[in-house]
Amino acid sequence: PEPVDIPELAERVESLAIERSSRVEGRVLIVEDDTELAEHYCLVLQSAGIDARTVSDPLHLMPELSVFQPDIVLMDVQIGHYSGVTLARLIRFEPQWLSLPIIYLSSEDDPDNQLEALSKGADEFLMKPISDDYLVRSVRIRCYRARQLSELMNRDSLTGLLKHSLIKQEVEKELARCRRDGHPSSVVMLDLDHFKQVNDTWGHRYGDMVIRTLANLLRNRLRETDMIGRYGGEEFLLVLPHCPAQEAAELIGEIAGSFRELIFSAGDQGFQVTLSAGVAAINDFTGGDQALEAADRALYERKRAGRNGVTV
Ligand code: GH3
Ligand code: MG
Ligand code: MG
Ligand code: MG
Ligand code: MG
Repeated sequence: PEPVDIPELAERVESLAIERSSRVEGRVLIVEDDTELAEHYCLVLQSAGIDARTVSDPLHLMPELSVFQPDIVLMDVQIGHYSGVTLARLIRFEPQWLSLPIIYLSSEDDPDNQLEALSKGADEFLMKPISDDYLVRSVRIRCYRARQLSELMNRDSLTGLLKHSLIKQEVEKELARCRRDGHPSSVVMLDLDHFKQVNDTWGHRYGDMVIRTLANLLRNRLRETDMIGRYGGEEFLLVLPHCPAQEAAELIGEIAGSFRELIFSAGDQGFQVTLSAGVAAINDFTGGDQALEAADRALYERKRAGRNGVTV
């Protein structure tokens, strides 16, 4: 067979990545005080299918970040009286935005000034003036990469479910949506029963298999729009939008029923595991933490009442 030379291979891998990234609809926040220029970038990106918004007043930057949740930020170096470097630092003060790529759009070509800016928290420079084509293509690639990395960071490695902090944020977001639109939604706290015993009897490896199996069962049985997180070791937190507590309890009851029927095989032996769940209506609460406490209380009651089932 023909040996494949490295540059050719690299090119092929790269073109594959670019082809994939061309299907990503990224979200880009443009921070630029030259409103005409900002509008131009915005239109160029939007016409390429990328969701772009602009901020020209630094005071609107942090609220806009929370609402828009961009994949990347394109930052002017001077925005009115503010320096982009200061704004990048401001963004980095929020733990939520520690990994958000910040890219300066700048005509600054002095390497010392560039390094100074990078040391304050931005990730790289794109040089102005920039062609429309180059802007679109480089933004696409960066959005694709940013999404890959945030997937990796936000997902639990054993189950692929959302990590603790992410699923907690989803509770807050759903609470805000409920307040705005008035629809009923539920949160569910779910915990495996006597799981210490499972580990002690069958070993940690089989324990992990049980946890992964439940994660898959939840993924298969819940809606695309439901959110599933691994809240702790063998605790799961679910956010079910447009689902009243009573319906949620029935649904989780069915899932608990399927789960208890499963027979896990360990060598030539088999074992079964049950789960307990507590349900709360998000709408009954003014804060996400309160909703979680209510679901946790319901779970605790279910544990006291003999486990293996659901309590609202
Ligand atoms: P209860 O019915 O009251 O919930 O009893 P329990 O034994 O499940 O008690 P608890 O929820 O307090 O204990 C959780 C146990 O789950 C402790 C730990 O050994 C086990 N566990 C937590 N995370 C993991 C994990 O990632 N893998 C495995 N195999 N076990 C885990
Ligand atoms: Mg400017
Ligand atoms: Mg417990
Ligand atoms: Mg448990
Ligand atoms: Mg537990």
